[in-house]
Amino acid sequence: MSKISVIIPTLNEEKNLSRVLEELPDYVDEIIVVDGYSKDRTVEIAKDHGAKVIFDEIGKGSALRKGMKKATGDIVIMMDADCSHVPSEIPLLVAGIESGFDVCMGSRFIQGGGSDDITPLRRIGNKFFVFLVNLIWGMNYSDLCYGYRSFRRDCIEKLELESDGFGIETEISIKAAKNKLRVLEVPSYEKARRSGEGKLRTFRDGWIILKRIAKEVFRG
Ligand SMILES: Nc1nc2c(ncn2[C@@H]2O[C@H](COP(=O)(O)OP(=O)(O)O)[C@@H](O)[C@H]2O)c(=O)[nH]1
Ligand SMILES: [Mg+2]
Repeated sequence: MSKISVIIPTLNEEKNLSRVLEELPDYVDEIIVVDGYSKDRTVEIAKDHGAKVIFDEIGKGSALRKGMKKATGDIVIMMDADCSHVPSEIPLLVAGIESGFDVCMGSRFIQGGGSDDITPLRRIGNKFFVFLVNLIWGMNYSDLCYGYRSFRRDCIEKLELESDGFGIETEISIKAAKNKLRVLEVPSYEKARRSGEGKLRTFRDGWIILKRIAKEVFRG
């Protein structure tokens, strides 16, 4: 049986995190919450549910990278704390890796997927970035800026991830392509954030994603 680690970046998610942690399947072996110094009870809730808590002051990408370094599972899953990612989809992400893929990516835009969370503008931006990445790196992705994913742990190091913020998903998708990893997309239904405000800023983070794509082009 594969050992399963789940990494959850958090920033002020006290109203959402317990629901996520309670719904994780009981075969999850390790939960790593990487907290961005939340001012609410997030850390307390994480600890009460048996999660390991580590801290990161920079951003979502940096938090995920720290969590990935710490994870000990054979399969590492990244998911959000705001109840957008439904724990009942974890079996799909596990099955993808167990059947021989290196990375398994939830997609909102294949049959069975969807989103109650994405705005029209972000949908267009995401579509444009998907188009660019597919064109440049010869991939067949249907989604890009979406962070419900699983990895064979041995593969993570090869990606040499460096994003600090919301560009991390794009960087993973591009570097998975560059490293010729075996990638599978599985349908995912993104629910609306349960409580509180999202921290992504469409223009700021769209620009960061575009710069990431450009950087990876020039790097070759
Ligand atoms: N550690 C850490 N987590 C963050 C930070 N910003 C967002 N997150 C977490 O990353 C996940 C996705 O963030 P969210 O604001 O919902 O982004 P959106 O769904 O893309 O609008 C959530 O679990 C957040 O709590 C941060 O600066 N540090
Ligand atoms: Mg969210």
